[in-house]
Amino acid sequence: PGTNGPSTSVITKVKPKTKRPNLYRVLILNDDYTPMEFVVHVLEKFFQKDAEAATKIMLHVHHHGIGECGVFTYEIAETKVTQVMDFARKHQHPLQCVMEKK
Ligand code: TYC
Repeated sequence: PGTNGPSTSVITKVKPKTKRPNLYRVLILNDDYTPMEFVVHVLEKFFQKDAEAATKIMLHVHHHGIGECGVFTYEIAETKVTQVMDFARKHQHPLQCVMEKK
């Protein structure tokens, strides 16, 4: 008694969903004091730029106030910002590095 009641069926939809990660730009800001060569070194050391690409980015920032170093997932972008800020502080330069959602 009480067994073999009406059966209930549930339709389960399987979505083939591959989510793209949110992406973040890492940017450096211009200032009047950080040496140009130091900024080029930062771009080579932390963003794998060659001397020519690093110099282009540095000059863009020098003339326009801000520029993109790269685009990364959240954790990588956060790590880059921390690495650059720690390195700049260690060398007593006021270089600023920030991230923004794309
Ligand atoms: N404006 C700096 C100078 O004239 C150079 C510089 C470039 C500093 C880019 C910061 O993100 C920067 N020495």
